[in-house]
Amino acid sequence: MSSVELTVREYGHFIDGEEVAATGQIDRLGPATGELVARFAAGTATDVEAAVSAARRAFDRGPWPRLSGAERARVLLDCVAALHERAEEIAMIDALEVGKPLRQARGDVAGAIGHFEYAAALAQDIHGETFTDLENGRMGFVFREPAGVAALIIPWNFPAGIFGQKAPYALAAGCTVVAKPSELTSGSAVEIARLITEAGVPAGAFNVVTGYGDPVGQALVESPDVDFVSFTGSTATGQRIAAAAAGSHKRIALELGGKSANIVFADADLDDAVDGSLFSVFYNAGECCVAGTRLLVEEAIADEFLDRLARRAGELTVGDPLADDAQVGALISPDHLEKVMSYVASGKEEGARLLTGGAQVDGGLFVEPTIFDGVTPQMRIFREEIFGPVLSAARFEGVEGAVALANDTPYGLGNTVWTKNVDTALSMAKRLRSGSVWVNTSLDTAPQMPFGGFKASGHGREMGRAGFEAFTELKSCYIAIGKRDPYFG
Ligand code: TXE
Repeated sequence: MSSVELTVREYGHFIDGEEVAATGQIDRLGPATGELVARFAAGTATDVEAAVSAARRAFDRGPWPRLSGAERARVLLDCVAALHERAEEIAMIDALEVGKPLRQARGDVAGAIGHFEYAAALAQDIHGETFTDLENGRMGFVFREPAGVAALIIPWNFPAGIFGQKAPYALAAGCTVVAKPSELTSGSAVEIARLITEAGVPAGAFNVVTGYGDPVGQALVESPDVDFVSFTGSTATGQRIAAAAAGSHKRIALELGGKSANIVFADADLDDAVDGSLFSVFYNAGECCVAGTRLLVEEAIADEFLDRLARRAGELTVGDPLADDAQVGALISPDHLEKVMSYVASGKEEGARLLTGGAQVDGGLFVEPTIFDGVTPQMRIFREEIFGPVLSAARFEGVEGAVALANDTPYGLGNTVWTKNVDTALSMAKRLRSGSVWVNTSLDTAPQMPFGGFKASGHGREMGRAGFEAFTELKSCYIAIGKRDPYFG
């Protein structure tokens, strides 16, 4: 249960330090109940223009990029304190709009606060390089400067969480921001924008425009006044953004889909592996870009392991996200539920064996935790991102077999390995083609650790020093010492 009760809130945009009324509205029906939980502004290209102009002014003439790193760090730490005070309310907003268990939403908000704390530390540690002995008596300084106006395009699966992976790093670097949350889950972004402005981020330095991908996201990507776009979402939209951004020569970072393998060797601690494998795929109802949706299990233990896994999957509590014991919440929308169920049908049609689940649960957009065995690399449920609580199991022999199957995917976001053999652990960690690898644990993140993908899972990194530096530009400055020889001799 929560100490916070929410009434239906109506949100405007947040531009130049103020909430701006909507011209059009989006009614958000909670996926767990079908009832109205919030109203968001349906932004237009004009709203984007206003927000980008405010961010541009704040970057070109405002104080934020010109503060010292220590001053920006102090403001970010004030944001941390303000976020702590409002954490339960923000978690509740995400739980209602996403349909995710409140306890998981609380974890997302705690994660976002951790990013603000780490970004405050990075803000005080911005430095370049110095070359003291270049040829002809010159010196070289490599400065690191804020990249400019950053557009942050955020999806619906972790509204506060992914906001936290981007916004504090942008601010720490000295960028000004226009954020666009998903049209399905915009509440927490507007709340946090107001809160961080009250905590001291100056007007115009942080703006939010809500609404649909087209026109809002599209206008941001096409705007000549946006210098950098950080996007998390589908691979298809990422490709569209890359094409649109090319027209205005802006830099982009794309964190896209995944089809991560969860690989269980016969020598693993099987209790941990069962527990971790369930979490890896059913956490956030499988609506997680790094979800371990392909279970690769070593032949010698496959039957026993899958039996245990299917039994435990059937015991997970699916339903009301606000219940204390909720483990698997609702899917994000009726359309998405239909997509997930079409993959269940496709698994059956292509000859995979349904071990458990496979049905919709009454009373909301809930789907039973589902496991297919006998999946082959040709099947759609092995290759395509389902983004729901559906696990596709295949079997392998030895390290070579595991590597071949795991890397047989267009994606490269994350992979998990369960083994007690140190040689197996290290050679798998080196040979898996993905931006993250977990060994005897799964889906961990930490602000210090960069996050992103290989192959179709995107490019660029967020979080960590690399994610912070993505919001900076390098400038090479040459300085001649003393009188130099005439250029033309
Ligand atoms: O994603 P979109 P959708 C995957 C997952 C899911 C599928 C579709 O497989 O089933 O994508 O989800 C904004 N220019 N992921 O349709 O469209 C949009 O408004 C600029 C993986 O919701 O990529 C939202 O804010 N922006 C994923 C954001 O992009 C545009 C998380 C993501 O929406 C735009 C979510 C445009 N032309 C879905 N069109 C992950 N990597 O975690 C849309 N948007």
